[in-house]
Amino acid sequence: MCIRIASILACLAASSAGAQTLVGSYFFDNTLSSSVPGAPDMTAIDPLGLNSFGMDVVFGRNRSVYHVDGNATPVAQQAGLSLVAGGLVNPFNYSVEMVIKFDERDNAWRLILDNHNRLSDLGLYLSPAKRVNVYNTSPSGTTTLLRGNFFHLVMTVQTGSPFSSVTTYVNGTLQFSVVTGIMDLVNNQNLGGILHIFADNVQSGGQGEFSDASIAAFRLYDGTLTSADAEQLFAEFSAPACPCDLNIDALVDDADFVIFAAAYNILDCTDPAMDPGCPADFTRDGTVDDQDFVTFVAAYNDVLCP
Ligand SMILES: [Ca+2]
Ligand SMILES: [Ca+2]
Ligand SMILES: [Ca+2]
Ligand SMILES: [Ca+2]
Repeated sequence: MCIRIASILACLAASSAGAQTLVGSYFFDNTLSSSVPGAPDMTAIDPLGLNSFGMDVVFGRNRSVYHVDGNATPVAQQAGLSLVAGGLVNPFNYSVEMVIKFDERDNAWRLILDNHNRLSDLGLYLSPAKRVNVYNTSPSGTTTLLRGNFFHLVMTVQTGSPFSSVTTYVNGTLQFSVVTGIMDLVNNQNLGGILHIFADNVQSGGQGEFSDASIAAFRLYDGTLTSADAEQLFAEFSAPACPCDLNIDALVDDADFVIFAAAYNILDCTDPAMDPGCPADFTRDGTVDDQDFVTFVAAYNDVLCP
């Protein structure tokens, strides 16, 4: 036990050397709560009652997702999520990591992240050219993002004088960096630091920029993420370095053991009772058996994901 605690402390010390702290982490496993303590739950925007939790294939792996289903117009029927992020981060120096997929509206604007209380057209969008863009600034991303495909997005807001800068990465690749205060978390229309995901503005110009969508991950960081961080986060998400972390909270602990034990009892990956994708079959041979248990025990002993 002492060895385990010592290794956690050593890893925490190593990770705190970075320029950011993870303050909220959402993986939508039938909950809008954060796996990092201290962050508030997200709130569903679900006027039609059609939002749902489910499973989807995300970068080749079955994952929990939250699906939002609304209508672009009237705007009161748009769906999404909100998070009171004020107090969790420096409003002028924070980062967001999200894994999302749009279902509709290629060739039209779609809101990704609103930080103006849905009162302004300003915000982070996917443009009609299917590129990430901070509206209304000119630089757009370089990666074309088609509907129906998940993508991993990092947006980092860095303090500057007189304005902040916003840098975005898609699937670990730099999209653009722009000097603008538009994505500052706190502003005249948003003193509480509320973020809205997917749901577009209901006042001012440019309304109706909404598409049904799914989200597989949302993480909020106090501080900035570098290009190396964005690359690493994408690599970790798209090819999990820690397959035994079955509830995806960066630890292999008792909670994962409970999930593993249930899968071990079911044994056969084709059994309808097995979790989709049979994630506990680490050897990928169609059964969750003693071989997989050996793999799990080794990871459990290490506790913290590499
Ligand atoms: Ca819909
Ligand atoms: Ca808009
Ligand atoms: Ca875990
Ligand atoms: Ca196996």
